[in-house]
Amino acid sequence: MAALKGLLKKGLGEMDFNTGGGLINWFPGHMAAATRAIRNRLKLADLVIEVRDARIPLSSINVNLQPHLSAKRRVIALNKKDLANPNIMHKWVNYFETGKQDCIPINAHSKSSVTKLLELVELKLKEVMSKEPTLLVMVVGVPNVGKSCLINSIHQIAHSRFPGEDEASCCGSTTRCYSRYCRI
Ligand SMILES: Nc1nc2c(ncn2[C@@H]2O[C@H](COP(=O)(O)OP(=O)(O)OP(=O)(O)O)[C@@H](O)[C@H]2O)c(=O)[nH]1
Ligand SMILES: [Mg+2]
Repeated sequence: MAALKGLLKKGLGEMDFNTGGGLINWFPGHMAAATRAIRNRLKLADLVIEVRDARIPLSSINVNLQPHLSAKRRVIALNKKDLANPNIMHKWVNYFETGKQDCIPINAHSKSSVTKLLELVELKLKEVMSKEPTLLVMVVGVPNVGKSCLINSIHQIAHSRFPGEDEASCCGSTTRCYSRYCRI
């Protein structure tokens, strides 16, 4: 029994089994580590694009990160708008705008949609941009909301704007090490 418990514990990281029937720690170690890493990187970001699922914009959030995200210059990208009910999504947009939170419905696969998001980001950074030419924008979101698709589209847009430029090597890490620096 002790060997089985040890094996289970090893396999499931920091998830804790309490044979006494009490609380179970469901928050796996890699998620805690990722949340910590994001919190640290957020300090360096001038703006954060928080990607949420347009169909479930309140439940597709990382609750632990919210206080840190809301303290930053933030744009909420309601992704997968093509799968959402437009009438309900419109109500969500009103909801966020009433709370003075910038938000924009997007389809991460569509370049024109991502271009609109970038225009909003540039608008929000206009004042800072006049003082500081190099700014850092970070993309965050819970798993499967479309961060990688968005980052790929941003890269394609950046590449078409500045065709000759090489990208810096892989340096960021959210759920996986997908993000790279690129000039937009
Ligand atoms: N219909 C639709 N599908 C999308 C959109 N954006 C992303 N997807 C799909 O959603 C799935 C997840 O997208 P990813 O970009 O891998 O999501 P992610 O946030 O990077 O996921 P993790 O790396 O696991 O955290 C993929 O199947 C995408 O093709 C969108 O705007 N519309
Ligand atoms: Mg990804």
